[in-house]
Amino acid sequence: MENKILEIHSKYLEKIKQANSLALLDEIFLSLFGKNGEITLIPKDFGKLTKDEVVRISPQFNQIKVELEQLIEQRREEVREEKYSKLTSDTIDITKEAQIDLPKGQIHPITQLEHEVVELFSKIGFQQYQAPHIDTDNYNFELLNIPAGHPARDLWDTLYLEEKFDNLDEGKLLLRTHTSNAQVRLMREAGAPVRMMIIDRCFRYENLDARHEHTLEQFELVYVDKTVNMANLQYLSEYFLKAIFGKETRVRLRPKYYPFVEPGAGVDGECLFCKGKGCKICGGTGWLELAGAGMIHPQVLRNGGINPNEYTGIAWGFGPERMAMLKYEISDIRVFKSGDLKALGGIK
Ligand code: FA5
Repeated sequence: MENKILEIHSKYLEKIKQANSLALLDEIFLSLFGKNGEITLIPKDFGKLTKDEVVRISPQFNQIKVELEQLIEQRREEVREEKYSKLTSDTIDITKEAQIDLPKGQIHPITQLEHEVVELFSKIGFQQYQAPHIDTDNYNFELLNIPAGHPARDLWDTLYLEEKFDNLDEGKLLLRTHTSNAQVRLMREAGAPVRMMIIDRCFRYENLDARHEHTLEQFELVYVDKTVNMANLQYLSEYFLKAIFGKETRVRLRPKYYPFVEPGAGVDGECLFCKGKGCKICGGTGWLELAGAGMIHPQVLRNGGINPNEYTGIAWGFGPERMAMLKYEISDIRVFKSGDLKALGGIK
């Protein structure tokens, strides 16, 4: 028995000294002090010893037991220290390329398109502008000629916020349904003449399908100057869509009602999935609506502090996701926010 205890002692002294990880020290602890650990089992044989032997061996046993336990704890501390000082002294070159051959990521197709769009319009003097995602009824509707109760409000299924703020006299808070909430703000801020673009998120309580998302991107253009007219709107729509989809792309303007423009237009691109024949994606029409647009209503100019007798304006609200569907031949809009790398990674 005495020899056995001494053997365990010397065997584990060495093992503890050599252990260089906390996991290894846990293993050693279990093999000594676990349910069937070598130290745990020793006292079970005390019954086989004479009284004198017990009196002699048990203090020695207890001393070794405590010593091994303390040594393990001490070694744990040392390992922790070593790790910590390695971490603080190591320098990591974060610019170094990974040695393993990982698949490379790419910019999300909507972001790619947004970069392209911003570059195109920066070239012709449009500046970027931002408006809040959570906005007041006033900027999203009232100042755009859509008072409460106006039937046009049904065009936008709106998500209102329950929070009420006593000091807010501009109407209820909502998640903006379109980037047109920026129109009056930017006119008030920048005055006329002005060329601004907003590319950002909007939110609608939408019935989801292949063409409709609840959280959608919009690209708004606002152009106010002395002689701006529908011909500019037609020209710039083509400049834009042909640059994105290619010179052969057919673009059409068709009359469409929005209370904040007069006249108003829907800007359609020919459906590239069916080449204009009509399919499920374009709802059988052969065209995909890419934007709402028109000449800014005189009252909206007035709301923005601009004199409609002096200035006229045009505005568009494009749907970048609808455009990306055409450009990258993606047949369901929901793919963009799905995180489906197989679909998103396969895009040229
Ligand atoms: C508007 O939101 C107007 N603010 C556009 C506008 C701006 C008109 C300036 C006049 C002047 P509309 O709801 O039609 O209009 O949306 C504009 C574009 O956003 C659509 O043509 C479409 O391309 C895109 N869009 C609309 N709803 C969704 C949706 N649920 N999911 C994805 N794209 C959408």
